[in-house]
Amino acid sequence: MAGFFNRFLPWLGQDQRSGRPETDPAEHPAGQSGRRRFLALTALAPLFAAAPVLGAADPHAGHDGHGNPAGSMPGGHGGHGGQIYPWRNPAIALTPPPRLTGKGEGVVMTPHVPNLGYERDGEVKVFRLTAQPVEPLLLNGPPPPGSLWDRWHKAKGAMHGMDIPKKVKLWGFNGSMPGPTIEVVQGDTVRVIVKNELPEPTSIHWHGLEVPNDQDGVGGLTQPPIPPGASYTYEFTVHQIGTFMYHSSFNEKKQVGMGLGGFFIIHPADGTRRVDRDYAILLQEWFFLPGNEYVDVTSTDPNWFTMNGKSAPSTEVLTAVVGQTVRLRLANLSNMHAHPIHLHGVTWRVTGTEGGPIPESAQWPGNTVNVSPGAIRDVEFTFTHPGYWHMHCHKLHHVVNAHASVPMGVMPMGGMTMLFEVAEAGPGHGGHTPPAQGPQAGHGHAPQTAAPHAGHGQDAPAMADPDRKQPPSPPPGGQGQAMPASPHAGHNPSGGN
Ligand SMILES: [Cu+2]
Repeated sequence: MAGFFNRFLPWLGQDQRSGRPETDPAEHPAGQSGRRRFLALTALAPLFAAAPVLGAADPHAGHDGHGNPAGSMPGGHGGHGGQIYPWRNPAIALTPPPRLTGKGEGVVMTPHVPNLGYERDGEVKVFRLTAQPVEPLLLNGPPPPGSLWDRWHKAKGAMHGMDIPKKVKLWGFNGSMPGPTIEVVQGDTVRVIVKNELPEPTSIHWHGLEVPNDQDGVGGLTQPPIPPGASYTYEFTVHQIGTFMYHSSFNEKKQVGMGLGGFFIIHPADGTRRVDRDYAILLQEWFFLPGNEYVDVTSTDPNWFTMNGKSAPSTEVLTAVVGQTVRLRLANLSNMHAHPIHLHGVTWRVTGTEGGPIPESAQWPGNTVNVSPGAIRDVEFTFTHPGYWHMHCHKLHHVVNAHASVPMGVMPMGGMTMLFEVAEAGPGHGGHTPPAQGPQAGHGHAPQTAAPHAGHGQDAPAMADPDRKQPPSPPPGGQGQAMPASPHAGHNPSGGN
């Protein structure tokens, strides 16, 4: 056993096991001088995460002289009792998203989040992730006048003026929080080059993947942490199928709590498990003190809840047609809470977990599925009726936004709420075509051919939603490994859309 560790884990510092004094830092790949000091630092780091919340508006104030220069490691600060890392180190330039961000060729739609294309190096698919500070909008502001959300809130008499834009300072990948969605095919050899533009070390873990130990990404345990300003390369072959995640596994209470995660999806090599509409939704929770843009990762009582980084009413309206097969891949990267996600109007089958597909004989029916932290649930269903179908976390604290505390009035929807707009399968639809929409939809409010409620009551809102962009076409099925053109081409990779 000792031979194993000596061979693979030299940075752990053999001295910690043998009782010998610490060895020369120069012997260690990351310049780390010992595991004991290193672990002490990581244990303290979450405490410092709250400092910007409580401190002055400038996160760097008072930290002069303690900035972590690019390439240095916390262990190198001899005698320093700990390191306070700001949200961003101004000495580390933030680079634009790698050029294949938003240019993936996958079939899974991750609303608000770009996918990630790859380059080929022989048979290896090479992806690039840059971990960096980001400033996303969890809430864009009030829903556009006349939009579905606006009409809903007005119709229910919800108090207005609650939808204040929520711009926050988090950490993400390639300019996006959550990070871009990676899609590969079973059997692929995958190389991911991770660049660290954060102010502190990091490492990336492939959540659920059966990779060799030295690719597992637990910073300080299975690899040297990636210092600020440095890059690190992971490479492994995937043999599993299903929905997985990648996320930071260094100082993770803080780093995952600040947004460092994304989807890693593996399609079967034989082209099976295709559906007409395949959506991935990452569940996250946050605590912000009033008016604050820095998340307090020490809180166990979150007050903001997001799906793919957005709170309602800024969540995208999902679309489907009656008869289409729809899959939701629900993954929970929250620090604390499980999220029982519920969808109106359907009975779904739970078809997958974070461990991959569930055999058909063991799938179970439902309409609410509890997704605990670290867990993933795939559900598959078909809408029976057209219309607007409400999807939300059924912890109802999680479907309002923090400033929507209006107990004597009607609260606007917020948090983990999404809507499905489902069209009737009419002539020419055949159940396998998305609703009639396009750039022209909503101009003039002409009746849409796919209007689900035409003739059903005079208050039925028009189908057209003028603020929504054109949805992607559903992927054709049964094409084996070949993936159709990206449904995300043209999505804003900044995550701020
Ligand atoms: Cu919830």
